[in-house]
Amino acid sequence: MLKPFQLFIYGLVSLASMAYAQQPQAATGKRLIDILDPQSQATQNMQGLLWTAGIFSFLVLIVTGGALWWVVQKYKTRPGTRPTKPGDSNEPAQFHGNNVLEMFLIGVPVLIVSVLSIYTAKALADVTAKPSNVAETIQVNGWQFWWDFDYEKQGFRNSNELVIPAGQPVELKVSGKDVIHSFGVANLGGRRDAIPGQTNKLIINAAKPGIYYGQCFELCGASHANMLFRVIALPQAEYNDWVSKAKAFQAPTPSDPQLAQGLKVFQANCSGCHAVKGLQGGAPSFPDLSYFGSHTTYAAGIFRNVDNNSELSKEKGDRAVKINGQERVVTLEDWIRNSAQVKPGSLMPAFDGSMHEVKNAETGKWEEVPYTKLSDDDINAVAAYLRSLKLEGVNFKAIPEITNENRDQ
Ligand code: HEC
Ligand SMILES: [Cu+2]
Repeated sequence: MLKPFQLFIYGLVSLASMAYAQQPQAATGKRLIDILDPQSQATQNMQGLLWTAGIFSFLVLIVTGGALWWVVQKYKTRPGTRPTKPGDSNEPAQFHGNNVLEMFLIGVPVLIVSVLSIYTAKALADVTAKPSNVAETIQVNGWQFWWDFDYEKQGFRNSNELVIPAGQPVELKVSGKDVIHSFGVANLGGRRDAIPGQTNKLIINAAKPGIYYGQCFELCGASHANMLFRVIALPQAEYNDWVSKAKAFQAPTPSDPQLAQGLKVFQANCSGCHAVKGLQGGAPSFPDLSYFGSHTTYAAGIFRNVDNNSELSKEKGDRAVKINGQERVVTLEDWIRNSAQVKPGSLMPAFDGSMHEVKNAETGKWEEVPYTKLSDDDINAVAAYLRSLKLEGVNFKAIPEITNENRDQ
């Protein structure tokens, strides 16, 4: 049960961030992002400050509100009596200037504000201090509408899933690549604006292993609310294992005919944008799809990545969207066919032959041009190929999500 004051704080904070409405599993009623549930030293610090300031504010409210109430009760006009006039015997004492009272009314607020600013300065210093034992430095780039996590020193990238060692300080260098985004994992730390041409640093440290949720906190376009990500905190040994496997990954050459077909489709249509380690092509401005099969979600955390579409259901919290007039749970194949139909404003081209507008370089006019059309067979093959790209022995799908239901365990 929430206490009224807690409810009040929740109300204020959630109104401001709208975090709750945007969670990937809103349908299951689980709270995945919880601003009042610190899971790291930094968020504990911030939480402490919030409570200190909250308690001070509450005391001020009680004292000033109480005084006002007392005065109103004492001096209000009662039924059957006429309003007090100057000179009446029940007129309150009239005075002008009272040094003691005025010193008190100035001194107390100054004291409160000073105490709060000292607390704030201390919390700020603690939260932003860079520890000497940073375990990993990761470049975070916000794009419309997804996150690129570049493990620069290790030489690989991972999109939309930030894998970190638990219990260790990790330094994030946050930047934006098109418009301004904002990176934030409410349970682990503060937010950092992701601004093009600028790097804002943030230290996060997850107290325990598990999956935490983050999202973009700056209105950045049509799918701003669909710009989520996950933080996967692993025990140190598992993290090291993941890093060495991700580093060593090279796309295998499949012998299975469907996967071989998928690889061909990928090389002909996708590898101009998407990098897969071991294949030619790709650009850093698009999600890296190496070991895509080991990701738990795709499209910036909004769809669950499963080996078999029959695992998807609305009851489990998977998103259903109207596709060609019919509402159904979104599959990877739907995504590839026409991603903008399932994620508004997605900048990935469709592969269903639908029309879109392109500016003619010579005439300067906008013209309707069809997208490439891939057969269902090709779409199924390329989806199967992507699912087959796995890091052996890595199974993030088994890691518990940290939600309101298991957070305190
Ligand atoms: C013009 C560049 C471009 C091409 C070509 C392209 N994509 Fe994409 N793709 C994108 C962009 C941009 C995104 C990010 C969209 C978002 O999440 O908002 C994306 C996202 C994805 C994702 C989700 C990745 C993740 O981790 O969230 C998958 C899977 C994907 N594309 C598969 C494909 C396949 C398969 C093809 C070829 C049939 C393809 N793409 C062709 C630009 C491209
Ligand atoms: Cu954004």
